[in-house]
Amino acid sequence: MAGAPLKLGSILSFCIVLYAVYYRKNDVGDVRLSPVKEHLLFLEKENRVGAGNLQPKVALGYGACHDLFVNATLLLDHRELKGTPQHFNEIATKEEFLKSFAYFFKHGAAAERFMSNSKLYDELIEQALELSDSRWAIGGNAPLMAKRFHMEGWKVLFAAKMSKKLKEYIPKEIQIVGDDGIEEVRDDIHMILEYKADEKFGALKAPRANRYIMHNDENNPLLSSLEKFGEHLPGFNPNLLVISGLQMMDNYPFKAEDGRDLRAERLDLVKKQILSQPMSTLAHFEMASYVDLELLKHLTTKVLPFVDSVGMNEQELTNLYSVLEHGEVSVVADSNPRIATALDQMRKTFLLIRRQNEQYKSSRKLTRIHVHTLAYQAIMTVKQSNWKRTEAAAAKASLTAHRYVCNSHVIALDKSKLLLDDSFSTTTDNDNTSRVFFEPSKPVSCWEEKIGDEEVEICVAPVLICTEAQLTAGAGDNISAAGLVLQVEK
Ligand SMILES: *[C@@H]1O[C@H](CO)[C@@H](O)[C@H](O)[C@H]1NC(C)=O
Ligand SMILES: *[C@@H]1O[C@H](CO)[C@@H](O)[C@H](O)[C@H]1NC(C)=O
Ligand SMILES: CC(=O)N[C@H]1CO[C@H](CO)[C@@H](O)[C@@H]1O
Repeated sequence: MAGAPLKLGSILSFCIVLYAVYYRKNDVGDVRLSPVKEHLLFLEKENRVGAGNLQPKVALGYGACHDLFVNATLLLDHRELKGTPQHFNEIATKEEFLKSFAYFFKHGAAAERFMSNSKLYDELIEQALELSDSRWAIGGNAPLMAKRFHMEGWKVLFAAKMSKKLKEYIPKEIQIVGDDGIEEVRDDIHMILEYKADEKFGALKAPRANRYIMHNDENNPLLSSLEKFGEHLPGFNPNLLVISGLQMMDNYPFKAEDGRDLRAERLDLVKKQILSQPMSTLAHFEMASYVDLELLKHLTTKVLPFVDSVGMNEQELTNLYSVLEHGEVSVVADSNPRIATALDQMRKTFLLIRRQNEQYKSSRKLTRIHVHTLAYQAIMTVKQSNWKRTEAAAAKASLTAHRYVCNSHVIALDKSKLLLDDSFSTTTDNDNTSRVFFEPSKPVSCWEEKIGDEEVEICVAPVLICTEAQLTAGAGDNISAAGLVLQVEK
C-alpha cells in the first residue's frame, strides 16, 4: 500500500525535472533577454549625439563598389567540389574557388578573397544574376560607414570613385570626392556569398551564419580617390578620420616596371594623409580580412602606428595579433571565441602597437580597440584619452549588430538569443580574481585595469543574437561606425 504515494511522488518529481528541462530550454533565455534589451535601449537613448550645432564631422577613405548578394549554396554546387576544403591566397580556378569557399564555410568564418581570373569572375556574376534572390547594394567600408554616420546626424565626407548610378545609393547630404565628374566610372563589383547557420554544403555544415566575399577590382586597389580626398580634408576639418578599404590591395603587389613597390608608395601617402591632420582629429583604422603578409607588414609600419583607434572582428583580431607577434598570417580562427581569449589578444595587440608607436616616434598613440563578435562587443579605451562613453558605445554596437542582422530596427525577443554564460573570465591567466558576473539588468560590464603603464577601461556588451539572419555582409561597418558615433565629442 505504501507503493502508491511513492509512485505518485516519483511521477511528480519526474514531471518537475521535465518541466525544468523544458523551462531551461524555452524560457530561461527569455528571463535574461528582456532586461538586457531594456537596458541596452536605455543606454542608447540616454546617449544621443549629433544634435544642433554640435554636429560632429567625419571623413572616410577609400573606395566604393557595387555589392551583389548571392545565396552561396544555390550558386555553388557541392558536387563539383573535388578533394578537401583548402585555403588559397588568391583564386584562379573554379576548383580553387569551391575549395576555398568550403574551407571558410566549414568554420563559419568571414573571408574576403581576390579572384585573379576575370573571365571566371564575370561568368559567376552572370550565373548569380540568374538566381531569383540575388540583389544589388552599395558596398565598401567607406560608403557603408558613411551612411551610418549620416543616419546618426553627423556631417560626412567620403572618398571614392564611383559611377553616377552608384552615387544614387548615397543620401545627398553626404559629400563624395574622388573623381573629376567628367569621365564615366566603371564600378568594381563584389560578390557576397551568404549562408545561414546550419546550412549544408554537401557533407559540410556551417556552424554560424556568415559570408564569403569575392572581388576582382580595378579602381579600389590603387586607392584612386586618395589625392582628391587630400585636397578636401583641410577645408572639411573632420573630428574623426576613418581609414578603410585597404584590403583591396591584398594580393596586388603592384610592382612598377623599374621594380618600384607602388603599393608601398600608396601606403606611404595614406600615412602622410593621416599625419597631415591636426591632433584634434581622431584617426580610426578599420581592419579587414587580409592574407598577404607583405601588405600586413606594411600596415603595421605605415598605418597602425599612426592611428588612435582600430576596429575589427574576431578573425581580424587573431590575424593582426599573429602578424604583430609572430610575423605570420592567421587564415582562420575560432568564429565564436571566449571573451577571455579575445580580451587577452586585445591586451597583447595593444602592447605591440604601442611598441610600434614608440619605434616610429608617432605623435598619436593607440587609445582604443573595438572588437565585434557574434556573441559580444568589446571596447577598450585608455583613460585620459579623448574617447567618451565607452559603456554606451558598446551597447549601441550591440544593438546595431542585432538590428543589422535581423534587418529590423525593433528588437524582437522571439528572434533573439544570448550566447553568454552567467559569468565570464576576463583573462585566460587563471588568477581567480578575474570573473565578471553578467547581470541582465546591467548588461554592459565595464571595469578598469592596467595594461603596461596605461590605465584602460574595458566594456563588454552581450549581443542579442538575431536567430533569423537576414544580412551578414556589411554588419561590421554598421557596428564599427555605431561604436564610434558615441565616442567622439565635437
Ligand atoms: C539559400 O537557399 C536555400 C535553398 O532555398 C535556403 O534553404 C537557404 O536558407 C538560403 N540561404 C540564404 C543565406 O538565404
Ligand atoms: C582558484 O580557485 C580554485 C578553487 O577555489 C583553487 O583551487 C585554485 O588554486 C585557485 N587558483 C589560483 C591561481 O589562485
Ligand atoms: C541595422 C542598421 O543600423 N542598419 C543600417 C546599416 O547602415 C545602412 C547604411 O549603410 C543603413 O541603411 C541600415 O539601416
